[in-house]
Amino acid sequence: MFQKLLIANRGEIARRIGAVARGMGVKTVAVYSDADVNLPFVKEADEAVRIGPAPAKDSYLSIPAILEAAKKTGAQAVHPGYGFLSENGEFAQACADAGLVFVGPPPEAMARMKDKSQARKLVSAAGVPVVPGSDGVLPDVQSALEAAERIGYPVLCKAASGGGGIGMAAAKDPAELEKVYRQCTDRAKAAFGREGVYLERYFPAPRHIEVQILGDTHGHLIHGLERECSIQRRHQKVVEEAPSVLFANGRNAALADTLFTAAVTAAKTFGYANAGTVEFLYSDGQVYFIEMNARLQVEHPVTELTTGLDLIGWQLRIASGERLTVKQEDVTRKGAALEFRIYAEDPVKYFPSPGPLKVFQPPTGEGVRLDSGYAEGDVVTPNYDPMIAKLIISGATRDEAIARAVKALESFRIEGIKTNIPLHLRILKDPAFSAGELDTHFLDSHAKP
Ligand code: MV4
Repeated sequence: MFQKLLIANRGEIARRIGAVARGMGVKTVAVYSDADVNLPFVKEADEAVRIGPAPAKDSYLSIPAILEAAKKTGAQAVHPGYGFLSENGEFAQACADAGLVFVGPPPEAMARMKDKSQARKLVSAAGVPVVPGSDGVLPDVQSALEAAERIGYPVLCKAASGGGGIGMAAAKDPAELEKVYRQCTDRAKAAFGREGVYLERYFPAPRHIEVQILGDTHGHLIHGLERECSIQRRHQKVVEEAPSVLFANGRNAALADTLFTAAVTAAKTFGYANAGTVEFLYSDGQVYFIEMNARLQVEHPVTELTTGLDLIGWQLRIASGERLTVKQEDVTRKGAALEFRIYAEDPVKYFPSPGPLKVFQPPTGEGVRLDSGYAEGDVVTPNYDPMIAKLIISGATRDEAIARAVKALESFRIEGIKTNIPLHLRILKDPAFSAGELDTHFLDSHAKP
């Protein structure tokens, strides 16, 4: 195992990675921007290096600044967390070139997954069910119209370099597709600098199911069961859970088997190692691969709590070349867990709500875990993602976790900023949520104030 780890991230995930590393006897180096100098993840690290001003492009996204900090402190490895540089293949390669261990997949695997339309082709050829769609990127409107005839309307146009829903647009007929094709191409170019787009059949209200992957660099790769992340707003996840109600208590066992086999096949096809996630859509009793994410996900704690896997610990051990000693048959479900993302935002209008955390008193109790980037007295600035904490609640059953979550959220005291805690309570009290009737449009018609 390496002795010193640089954490190229901020907030709750930097703090969490730091805690796991120090628990394994690894020294930690925090890097921070001017906006974050007083936050817990900086104070708790063994060393901390300023990497630039508040804007992320000059700090958390600056490859030279981060490599310089690693050199200066003698760090041997870099954990990128999620977001920022975590899925940037050039950063992974730059780390390798500088003699640093990148805690993530090999750059070659990242390259194979980068173009989503290429990734679809690769896994489809390996037998993974994918959403019916175009065969690669579409060079012009004509090819898009032809592909859509084969696929059938409605279709969804996606950016090949995209992910997370950026630049997506649906079309119900050829006239609309002509407009949408240009719009999607323009957005792809603006957001990613590359205009390649592809088409998929559009599912109007799918569920979002994803599968945790863990693989070592010696060819052993397992899945860590599924999570359901259907409750989202504008592609920002709000509540995640494990297991999905679709598969809890042995339900839909044959489909679960198809899902896990597909996830493992997809990851092996990319030559994946370390922790990753394979994303699927569920619609009309079927699961379809959409993309693979080359990072630790925000919502990984619900998997940790329901499988017992120490995902960050394994990331570090795998990155240092150790063998993954967990066998697939050792991965079993233990109860249920729900994660609530606490955002600094207006719970009704959803505007960002930065400011000082005058009061910050998290709940405690059986089955309550809080992964927070802030403490009382800290200031939430508008520079980064508005997520300030994750409340993760576990129980023997989903109903027990829901009951504990209501109590925990009702006793969570935050003053100085607005948060979406009232939204979480509305979700928890919605009968459709208790019944597990979820889809990606849940918040369009449920949990209204
Ligand atoms: C889709 C879809 C419907 N049909 N693909 C959005 C994020 C990106 N990872 C995939 N997304 C979607 N792809 C087809 N063919 C609907 C979504 C989608 C969605 C997916 C997962 C979680 C939340 C979502 C919210 C809106 C749309």
